[in-house]
Amino acid sequence: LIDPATTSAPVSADRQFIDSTKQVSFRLLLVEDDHMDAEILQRALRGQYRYSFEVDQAATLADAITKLQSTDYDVCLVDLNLPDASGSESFERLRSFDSRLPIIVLTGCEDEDLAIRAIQCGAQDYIAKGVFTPQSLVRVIRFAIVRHEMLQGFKEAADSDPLTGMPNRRNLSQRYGDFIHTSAESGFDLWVALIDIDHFKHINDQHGHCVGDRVLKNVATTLMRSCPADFWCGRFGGEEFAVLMLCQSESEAFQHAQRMLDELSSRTIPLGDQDLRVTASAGMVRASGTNQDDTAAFECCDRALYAAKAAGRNQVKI
Ligand code: GH3
Ligand code: MG
Ligand code: MG
Ligand code: MG
Ligand code: MG
Repeated sequence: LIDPATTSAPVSADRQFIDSTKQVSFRLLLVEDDHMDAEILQRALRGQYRYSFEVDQAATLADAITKLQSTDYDVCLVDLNLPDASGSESFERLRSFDSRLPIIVLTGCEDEDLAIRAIQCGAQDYIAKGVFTPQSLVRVIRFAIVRHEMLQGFKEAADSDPLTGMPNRRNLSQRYGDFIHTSAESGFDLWVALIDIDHFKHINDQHGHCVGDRVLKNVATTLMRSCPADFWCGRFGGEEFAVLMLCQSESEAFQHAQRMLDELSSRTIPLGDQDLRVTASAGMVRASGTNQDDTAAFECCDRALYAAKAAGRNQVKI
């Protein structure tokens, strides 16, 4: 039996599997300038047994972007040849506008190479116009939504540290280039800091690795809270954390790093029967000249960090 109650809110891909008797509704954006092609697709989407499609249509890329600004869609079908964009550009501009939307490209039968290129750039699938059935069209749309959600999950997992939930070193390598770019455009300097927990080995030795892990999570939370939202802060590895900061002066960058260390040293970490205090040391450097690339910058940070440790820990060195 079909439950006629449907919703117009975007569906989570999981919901499609929960109850096979319920009708599932999808919000779909169809970007197609050819009226005939659009009508054929619309007709194929109407009168489906378990799925209902609420379709908004756009005839240009500009119109599509306007619609994306005001509505959350589950999926987008985009023709690769539009009046204001052609070939993979149509897809790429939509993609860069909304990276969380699953996109399926529509092609003529002779354009399959173009479709494959779009998939390599992140499209979920393609539909060759003229050679689909209503059933195959719906199957492609459903699989695209599920696959996209799974890929987003994998991507998020690959970029975050499983223990602390912070961005990880893989994400750091990717974001470093963005920070260099923003630095060049904004005129702000990029400052890189490496924060290392002091005598962390003692915590493991005295309380065990489980407590050590809890301390790492607690330190991660404190660092993320004390780091301004437009900076990057993540786990570099072990008991070391990295921070990318865009600042106008050395003293400004120094103050940010010092504040993060002060936050750590002023807090206690509750461990059931007792509270623990931790401190950390930081080495920092301005990413410029020979220290501009990330490997050189972090090597330089490491030397400054060594100096901070040698000078008594719980302090920042440049
Ligand atoms: P220093 O002040 O000179 O930095 O001393 P330290 O003891 O912090 O430095 P050291 O490099 O000697 O020890 C770091 C320790 O961090 C050793 C390692 O077992 C521990 N560690 C690294 N990753 C993890 C983790 O994920 N969990 C736990 N519990 N310990 C970790
Ligand atoms: Mg056409
Ligand atoms: Mg067209
Ligand atoms: Mg260390
Ligand atoms: Mg340490």
